[in-house]
Amino acid sequence: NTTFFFYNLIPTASSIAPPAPTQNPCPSGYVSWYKNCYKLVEEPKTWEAAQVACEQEGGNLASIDMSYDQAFVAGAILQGKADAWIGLRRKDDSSSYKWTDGWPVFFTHWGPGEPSNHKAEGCVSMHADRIFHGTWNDTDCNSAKAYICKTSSGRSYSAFRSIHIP
Ligand SMILES: [Ca+2]
Repeated sequence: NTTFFFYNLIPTASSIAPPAPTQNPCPSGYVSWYKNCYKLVEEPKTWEAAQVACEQEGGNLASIDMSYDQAFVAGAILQGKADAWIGLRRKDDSSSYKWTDGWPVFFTHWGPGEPSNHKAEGCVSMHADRIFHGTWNDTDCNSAKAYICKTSSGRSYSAFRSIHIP
């Protein structure tokens, strides 16, 4: 009886090794996306305070290195329904920008007319308003906004941290 034969080959429950635990590469509260981990924090902070909070969790405010990242981060922020800080800041006395994780600025997604580069607007947030489709705006670093942290296993840049040393 073939059916019976195969039935007897099925191991009993006690002989089955438990499945290997699924490896979640992200810290608690973070979502995995393309080898990085992201977390939207809806409690508003200034840009600096948001960056410090992300560093305390081993990361930085999110850098956005390519369109895949942009789509993912924009989706998270649109769901949060509030503008959120990302890790881009204008260099002092300059119109060029840098990511807090030290990644080169290859990709940008500025909104129409942005960056306006007003003197008081050096920090970059992403629009939650659907009209703006997650585009970027340079704005006042001292305004309190939601923010998105990013940690990545493969990169550990710390170029920006020196500014926080008292
Ligand atoms: Ca602006």
